[in-house]
Amino acid sequence: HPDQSASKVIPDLSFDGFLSHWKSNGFKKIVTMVGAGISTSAGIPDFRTPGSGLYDNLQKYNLPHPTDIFELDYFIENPKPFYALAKELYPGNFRPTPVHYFIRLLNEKNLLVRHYTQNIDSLERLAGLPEEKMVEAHGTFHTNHCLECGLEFSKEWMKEKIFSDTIPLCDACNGIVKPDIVFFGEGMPDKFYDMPAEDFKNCDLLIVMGTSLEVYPFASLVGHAEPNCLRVLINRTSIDKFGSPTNKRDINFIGDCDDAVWKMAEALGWSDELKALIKKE
Ligand code: CNA
Repeated sequence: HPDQSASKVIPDLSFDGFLSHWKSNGFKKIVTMVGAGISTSAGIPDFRTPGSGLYDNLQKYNLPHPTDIFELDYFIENPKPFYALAKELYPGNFRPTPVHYFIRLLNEKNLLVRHYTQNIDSLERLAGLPEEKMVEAHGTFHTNHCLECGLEFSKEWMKEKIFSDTIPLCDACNGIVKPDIVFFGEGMPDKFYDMPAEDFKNCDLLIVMGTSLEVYPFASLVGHAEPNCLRVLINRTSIDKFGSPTNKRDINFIGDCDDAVWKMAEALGWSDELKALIKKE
């Protein structure tokens, strides 16, 4: 049975059981997978939390459906709502959270195989995680392209347009220029398809944080973990498809992800290093 190998690894599937296992046995190869929930404490709303989530707060844009703000077809017809939102949420206005620095710490301790993020806030870059250590699965604001002729525009060029409330039009062909974040209806970056097979081989721990696992194909990455790889889900809300009662390798921490990383850091004796990293920045 595929689950049995993991049950041999860890007898106690509580979060405390997981912490004491990490402390005494260690992990060698860790993959992290995250979503908007790791950035809410930085002040960036997620999508789906009722009340504070972005989808409940887009009334002022008069969209037929909240998700239209990230639909390519809608954007081509009416790019204004997206650019208004981009101004509000523009990377650079927010600081990384303890979770971002914890992931950097994993990398500095040579434990991080790769960080897979759905976020487009660039907080991983700001926290000092090297680009080659991450897959920004839903793209980034760092580069921009004309949807008509493909000409590339810099981050600075786009920022100037966004902050002066000007719809960015291509200097060459007058087409709409869009940041390279992945909209519904667009493909994922090549890295997303190229990296996982190798990354998940021999990975012994997968940490999933702050994501509802609703968006595919990103959510399907959890299935890449080998049977003997432990999977930890750290999220405010429980997720049906994760950690069935009969499973032998899934650990659930239902709560705040900043709390969870402080607990991990404390159990591993890393609290001072984590504090120092946060303070230094
Ligand atoms: P989501 O569907 O909104 O889910 C977020 C999850 O995080 C929810 O299950 C929440 O319960 C949970 N959560 C919120 N705050 C915390 C917290 N402090 N601690 C623990 N859990 C928390 O967002 P996903 O990322 O799963 O959905 C994928 C979308 C959201 C991607 O396409 C992203 O690009 C997009 N998004 C990104 C950002 C960003 O870059 N910061 C912000 C909003 C949306």
